[in-house]
Amino acid sequence: MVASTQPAGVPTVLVTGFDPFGGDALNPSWLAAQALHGKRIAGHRVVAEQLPTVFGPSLTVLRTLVRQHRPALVICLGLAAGRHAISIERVAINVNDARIADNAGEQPVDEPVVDGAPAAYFSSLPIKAMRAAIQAKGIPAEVSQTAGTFVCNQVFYGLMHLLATGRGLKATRGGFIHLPLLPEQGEPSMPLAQMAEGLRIGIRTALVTKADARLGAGAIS
Ligand code: PCA
Repeated sequence: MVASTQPAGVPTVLVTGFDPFGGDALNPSWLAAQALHGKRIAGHRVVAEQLPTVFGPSLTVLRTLVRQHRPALVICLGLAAGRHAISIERVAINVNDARIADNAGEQPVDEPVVDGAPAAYFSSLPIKAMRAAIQAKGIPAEVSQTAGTFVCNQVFYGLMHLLATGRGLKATRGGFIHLPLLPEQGEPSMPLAQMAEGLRIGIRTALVTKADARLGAGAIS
């Protein structure tokens, strides 16, 4: 018998967060993911999972999670200190170029995420609709034109490449959202409850809105 909080047949939304990195004690992306775990949003159940802030293994774990949960939607979260809003990323690029070492001490410079793959992928989330819905609730939100070139961009690129090329994943949508610091970590910041509520609204919007009107998703070569 499946527990009542996890009914069989309910489609899932996979939400990932990262472990702390770069000397921080906390990573709000994992706390926000956990805050959403088990929530029902527009007929879907949220499953939160943690990724290591390590090039390579983060993507291996993500690929396994996508195969395991078969989600309708995948939203990866990460911390971007300096951002003041829920920051919905537009584009993932095929570059690892680390300014600091990851949690395993690796620091790739000017390396492709996936050799020979397209230069970039657009998010397949309705980023403008999500921004509008979150802002309408009074929560700061923005569309970002760069997810950087560290582990977050690598995971975002690897996710979009997997969804574009993996067997049976054509209908699965995905994207990446960066979050500000928590107030106890520094400024600019956003309280965890506001992050979680903004993300809930964003996920709901993504589930009920297929795509932004003017731009589709896909590879940029
Ligand atoms: N932020 C980093 C990696 C892990 C995280 O939470 C980034 O923006 O690449």
